[in-house]
Order: sequence, then structure tokens, then C-alpha cells
Amino acid sequence: KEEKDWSKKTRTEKITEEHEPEWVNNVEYFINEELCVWCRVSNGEWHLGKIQSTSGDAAWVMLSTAQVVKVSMKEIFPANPDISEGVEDLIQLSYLNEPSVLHNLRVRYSQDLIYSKAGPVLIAVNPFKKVQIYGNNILSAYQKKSLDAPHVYAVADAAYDEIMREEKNQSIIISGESGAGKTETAKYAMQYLEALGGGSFGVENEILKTNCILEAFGNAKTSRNDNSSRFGKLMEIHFSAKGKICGAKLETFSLDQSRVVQLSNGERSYHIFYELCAGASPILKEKLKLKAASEYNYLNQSNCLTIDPIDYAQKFHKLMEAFNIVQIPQDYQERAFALLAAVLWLGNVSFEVIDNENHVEVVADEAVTNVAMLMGCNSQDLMVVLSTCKLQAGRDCIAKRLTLRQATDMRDSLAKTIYASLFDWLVEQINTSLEVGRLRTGRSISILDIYGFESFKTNSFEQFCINYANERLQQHFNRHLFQLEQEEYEGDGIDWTKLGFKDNQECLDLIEKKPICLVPLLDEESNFPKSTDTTFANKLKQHLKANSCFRGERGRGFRVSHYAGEVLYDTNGFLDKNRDPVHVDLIQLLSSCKCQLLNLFSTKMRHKSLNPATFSESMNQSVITKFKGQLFKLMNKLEGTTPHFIRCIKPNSNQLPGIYEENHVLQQLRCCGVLEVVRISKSGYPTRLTHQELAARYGFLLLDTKSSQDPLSTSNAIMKQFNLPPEMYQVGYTKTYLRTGQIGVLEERRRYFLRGIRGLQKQFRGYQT
Ligand code: AOV
Ligand code: MG
Repeated sequence: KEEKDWSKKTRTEKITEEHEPEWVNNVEYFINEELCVWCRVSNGEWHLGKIQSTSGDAAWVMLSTAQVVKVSMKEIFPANPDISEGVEDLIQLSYLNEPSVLHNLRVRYSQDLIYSKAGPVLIAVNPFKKVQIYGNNILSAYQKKSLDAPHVYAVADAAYDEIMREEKNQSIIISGESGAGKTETAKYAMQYLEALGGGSFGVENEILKTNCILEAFGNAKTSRNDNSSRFGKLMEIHFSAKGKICGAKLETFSLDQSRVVQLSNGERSYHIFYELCAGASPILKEKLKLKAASEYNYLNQSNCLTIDPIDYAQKFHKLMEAFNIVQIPQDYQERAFALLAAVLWLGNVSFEVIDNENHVEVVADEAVTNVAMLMGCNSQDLMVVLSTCKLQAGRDCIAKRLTLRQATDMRDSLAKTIYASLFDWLVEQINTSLEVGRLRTGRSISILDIYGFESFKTNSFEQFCINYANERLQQHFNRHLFQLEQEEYEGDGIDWTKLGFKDNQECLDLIEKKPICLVPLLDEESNFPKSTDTTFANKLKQHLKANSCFRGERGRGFRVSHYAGEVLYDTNGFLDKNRDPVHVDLIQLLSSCKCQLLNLFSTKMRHKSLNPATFSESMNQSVITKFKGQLFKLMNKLEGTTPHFIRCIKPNSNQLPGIYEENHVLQQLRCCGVLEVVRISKSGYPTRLTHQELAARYGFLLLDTKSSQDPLSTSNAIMKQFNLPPEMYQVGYTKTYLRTGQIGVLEERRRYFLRGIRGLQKQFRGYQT
């Protein structure tokens, strides 16, 4: 009953070699041994070669082309022997320097081996093409454990095994920069879990289909990724005691709304708009007064209407199928499409300036008529709301005309509100459909896929939120892989020299550590009636200059040193986007519409703003404070799970197959701390057993039973009898810690002793008879 899956523990621990050799700075060693080295040549690339001679700080290296180059000794690292070429786990490399790691990943990548391990972390290098490593055959090989090469399937399998064995919630946390492959990886993880846990409740087919809906409404083309997620998502899949999927829960974080109304050149709005324009049936088109995407200002402003080679009409049909699978009734589907068309037409609503104070009225054209028709409201009411605002003057209510800027903002705010409410509503529909069995079983696997770190030429509030989320996620990664690991060693009293790692606490302090940091300063300035983007920038410079992660720039700019690199932010629009007010007149308009969905949205908004219980945490809160609250909740949830980390790597910035840009890869490996993880795993003790576990497995084989009075000395006695070299293990207060591969040695010796005992038993029985 106590038997654990020992073979599993040794799975990633195949290599028994432990310490890096004493090669460091020993030039004689390289020359005498004719060792291959990596050297960085003048163009910055790494080349293989052999040292010919040295003088002072320089060495002459013969490259494989027979050319001899002079290189600084600082730019030379030992290369690994051929036998470790393309190893599955970076831990297996004898020399763990940057060029060796880069080379190893490149060798694997060139053979379409896109997955590798870095100790406990799975690395996935984006192939940007179809690779034959997915599908039913491969999936069932992992399921049967006949394949154990690094793969996202193996990660999902390990998480599944753990929930079944220990009933502890698991999480698969996928990170990486924009376009690195997080969303695709998340889908493969879901595919695996669906196959494993399918069969009983029927909900498993729906989980993957939800991606189709979410990607249509929440993904868009950016300059980094043609299918970039503009929201974060956590999919929590629940399993029954028999290991069958019994339900799921989807949580989403902060959709980027500004994309609906404003686009940078070469980027697009959400896919759904283009799919609707191309894929709607002629009848639907007529009903929605739909035109081609190029006719809409919200879509044509960025000179980018299509992405090759996507067939939008087909995508649209897939979407309708998905809607049916998650049981969104036909009439509601049509209402949702009508609202999308209303958003598009809103972008075409124009204004005419009527006086020299820039006051406007709405141009009464087909755009405004169509919006009113699609929303189910009176077009006169709509025109009033878009061009005036009601002011309370004593007991009277007077209407004041808006300026062109104010009216445009009002129009855009209505479009964003409709779209964001529609997105939230879809998430609710999906959740209703996924919640089949009883949730919260203690057997759940959560898959986290958020927007990746971004740094463009100009970066705004959206990038700030995205990078803030990534910063928090990096801290979670650090905590689990470095801090907690080392704290455990220290806490258990074992001899351990602490290894350093790149902590990102200072950057997080800059963003969220009260009293003086970015988030409250942004909120304070957002509440200040006379503030502008420039006063905000000045405020930051004045208060934050002491933090080493902050650098003020001239004008409205400021720089933040994130874990993944420095980002230059422009404060332009920060305050408005952070306030994001939904005007009461707009809420009133929505409630007067004939469309049931709009009534529902307005009720929700009103409820939030009037209900004292939710007042403080919803309408009244700024966008950034709400976002921070969501992040804290998410992190709290993840803390209660056993994490499995996947790091996606983008091999080139052009989204092309077969191109492996070393510097680009290295930058990502460095900033996410992969090399440090390998170093810790290599010099640390990946296997740990409580004294009780160790005694249960090996204690009965002890020859000297006197020394095994208490758990700690039992463990010591076992180690001694099994003859493990002292540098291969440490006995702590509560656990015994083993280096990589040593559990295999223990198991081997256990079998040896057992064979001996069985032999003796046979002999003994022989004597008796
Ligand atoms: P992301 O989620 O990390 O970016 P995606 O998962 O959207 O990145 O991947 C970007 C593109 O890379 C996909 O559209 C595919 O074309 C390709 N790709 C990624 N993984 C694979 C794979 N395993 N096999 C084949 N192609 C792949 V962002 O959401 O922008 O942070 O915000
Ligand atoms: Mg994504």
C-alpha cells in the first residue's frame, strides 16, 4: 500500500555525474587536453574551436574552418563532449555555460525536438510550423508511459498522476514573451488532460472548444504575434475520484479594451470582427447591415485587414459550432453578432462642429441609424447621449453640449463597454456550460496562459499592466524554484551554500509597495481633476528616483527595468485609461434598449455601482487597482497548488520556422533564470524523502537494528549500510536529501539485499525440510 512510483522519481535523474569539473580558468587544462571550447568571435557569434596558445588575457583559437582567431580569455568556455550533444535535460551537460546551453537547444531544435528540460522546468522552443509530435498515437504513448522524452504531454501527465496520488491541486504555469507559444502549449496540455479524463461527464469536449470562442473574441494580431492573447486566462479542470473530468472553470483577466477603438499601424482589432464581416451568411449580413471590414473606421485605421493564409469564413463557421457546443441559444448568438455590428458602426459615427467652442452634434447618417437599430434604441436618444452630457443644476437637470474630443471619447467608451461586457458575458456562458459535476474536489489542474512580456517602441498603459502581471509570475517562479528550495535545505539543517538568483523584488516594490510606488501614485493622479499625463510623469520622477529599477526620461516618458528587460513607457493616456469611467448616461441608454443583452449589461453595471457591498471593489476602483487585486487573487490561488512550469522561448522575432537567433534565445534564457534553475537542480538535492518514508522502504533491510532507535538515525544507518558516498546525500532534521540519480542507486542496492534475503530464505527452508 505504501509503495510509491519509484521508477517515476528516477525518470529525470538518469545521469549520475554530479559536480562540474575543476576547469574554471585553468587554461593549461584546455591546451594540454586539446579540449574543444566555445569562443565568441568579433561578430558576437559563438564558434567551436581549440586553443592553440595563450598570452596574458588573450588566446589563439583554431576554429573548425582552420582559421585561427585571437579571443579574450573571458570569451572562452569549455564545450561539452560529443556524447552530450543534444541531451534531453540541460542538467546532463557537464559544462553549463551559456554557449553550451544555446548549442544544445539549437541541436535539438534543428531536429524538431522543440521540448527540453531544465531540471524541473520544461522548455518549449516555438517551431513556427507543424511538427509531428502531437496527436493520438503520441498522446497514448505518454499515457502508457512508454515515452518519457520532454513534452508538454509529459508535464500534463505528471500533474495528473499527482492529483490522483496525492489529491493536491496542481497548476501548469506557462510563461514566455509575446509570441513564444504559450497559448498553443496550453491547448496541448488541455488536449492531453481531455484525452486522459474523458468519458464520463461529456464536458471534456467542450473545454478545447472554448478556446475557439476565447481566441476569436480575445486575440488579435499585434506586431509580435498574429494571434496574440489580449487577456489572461486560467482554466481550472476538475477531476472525479476516478480521474474523469467532472467540470471546469474559466477565469479571465483584464481584456485590453482600447484595441476595439484604436489600433497601431500594422496591428488589428479582435479576430471576431474580421471573421464576422467575411463569414456571416448573406441573410445575417443583411440583418446586421454589415459591410466589408475595410468600410469600418475601427478596422481600417491601421492598414492591416488580413492575415495570410487564414480563411475567415471557415473560422466563423467553427465559431458558430463552438457556440452550439457550449449551448448558447441561436437567438442569443444573433444578439451577440448584432452587438458586434453595432460596435463597428459606432466607429463610423461622426460629428459636426457647430460653434467656435468646438461643440458638436452627431451627423445623422446611416452609421448612427444602424447603431440605434442594432442596439434597439431610439436614434434620437442615441444622438443626444453621444453629444451632450447631463448636469445637475440645483433641482434641474440641464444638458451641456460636448466638444469634439469629449464626444469622440463618449462614443469610444460606449463601443468599449459593449465589447467588454459581451466578452464577460461569453465567459459566463462558457462557465455555465462547463460546470457539470460538483466542483472543488481537491483534484483540479489549473492551466495558466496570460499575455506575454511586451516591449514596443512606444509602450502604454496596456503594456504596463501586461508586464506587471509577468513580473508577478516571475516572482512565483523564483519563489518556488530558488527561494523555497533553498529555504527548505536551510530549515532542515543541511549543509548548503546558498546560490544567488536574480530576484525581481525591487521591480515589484517599485510597482506595488506602499506607501510610495507606481500604482498609488497613478491612482492619486487619476483622482486629481487638474492632472495631465505630464504632471503624472513628473510626479513619478520626483518620488521614484531612488528605486534602481526606475529611470525618468525627458517629457512624458519613464523607464522600468523589468526582469525581462528595460521598457520605455509613455504616460500618454495612462490617466484616462486608468479612470475608464462609464458615464451614467451610457448606462441609462443601455437599459432603455430593446436588446436583452444590453439590459443585462446595464443592470450589472448599475448593480455594481449602487450596491454598497460591491461598490468599493468595482465601479469606484481604478483599472490598475482592480487589476492588482485580480493578480493577488490569482497568485494566492496558485500558491495553493503544486506548480509545473513551462517556459516558452521565441527563437526569432519574425515568426519564421527554422530560424534560431542565438542572442534572442539567450536574452530569454537569461531573464527568466533558466540557467540558474539548472545550476540549482544540478548542485542541489532533487529527491527528498521523509525519514518515515525512507524507513518504510529500506528500514527492514537494516542489519544493525540497534542504531535505528529514532527516525534520523535510522536514515543515517540506511545510508551507511547502502554505502552511498557522503557527498551524494544529506540527512536533515525531517528528511533525507539525495542528489540526482541516487534514488536509483538506493533502489538497485535494495534489490541486491532482497535477492540475498530470498536466497537465505530458500536455504533456510531447505534445511527445515
Ligand atoms: P503566445 O501565446 O506566447 O503569445 P502563441 O501560442 O499564440 O504565443 O504562439 C504564436 C504562434 O506560434 C502560433 O500562432 C503558432 O503559429 C506558433 N506556434 C506556437 N507553438 C507552436 C507549436 N507547438 N507548434 C506549432 N506552431 C506553434 V502572446 O498571447 O502574444 O504572449 O500575448
Ligand atoms: Mg497567447
